[in-house]
Amino acid sequence: MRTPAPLLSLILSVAAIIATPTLALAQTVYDIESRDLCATPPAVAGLPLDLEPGLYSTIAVEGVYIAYNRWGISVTGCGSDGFGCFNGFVTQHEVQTADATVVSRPHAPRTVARTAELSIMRPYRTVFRKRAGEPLTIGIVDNPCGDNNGGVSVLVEPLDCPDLDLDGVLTIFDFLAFQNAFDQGQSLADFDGDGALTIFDFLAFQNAFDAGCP
Ligand SMILES: [Ca+2]
Ligand SMILES: [Ca+2]
Ligand SMILES: [Ca+2]
Repeated sequence: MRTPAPLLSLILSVAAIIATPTLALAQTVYDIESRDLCATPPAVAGLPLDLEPGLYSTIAVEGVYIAYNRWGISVTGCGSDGFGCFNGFVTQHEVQTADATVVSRPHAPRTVARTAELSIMRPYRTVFRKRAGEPLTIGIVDNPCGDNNGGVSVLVEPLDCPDLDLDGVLTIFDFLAFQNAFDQGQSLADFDGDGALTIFDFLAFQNAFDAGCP
């Protein structure tokens, strides 16, 4: 079957957009106090993310804060290695839109640790997409927020290839992560950034995947 000319030109223009080099963006660390910059949806709390449109990763780092306890001072149920607690320290954080939708996708379930120092050894990481004209904030989504104790410092940096599971290589699992995000209607899958999820996002993902990681 021949591809209709308008469709072909649209595909080519999408490919051209994807091929356009994007400006290297600075890394930024956001220091999030776990009570003040916390909200329970539909409320939004956090710090505004001033970013160019694109794909980003987040990772908790040791900075102003190390980790926070979501349950006040309660630490219970930890394994002998100090992880897997019921209550304890986490570095979990979320990126939200103005309507409180969480748009960041964690790369693994959160780890609850006995101490802040242990918690930062398995830092929480996420990927998200910033779309043009879509204000985002980074903070903590929790219920309740008032018992939280401590904070998390989060490094946000551009993700310059579609390594959506953040393991450093492009594999079938990145495609599966893309497909999951697409199926769940997440903005992460909007690879052409037009605000809708369509077949062109599959093509744009494919182009980015083929281009590889620098
Ligand atoms: Ca809490
Ligand atoms: Ca990967
Ligand atoms: Ca799209």
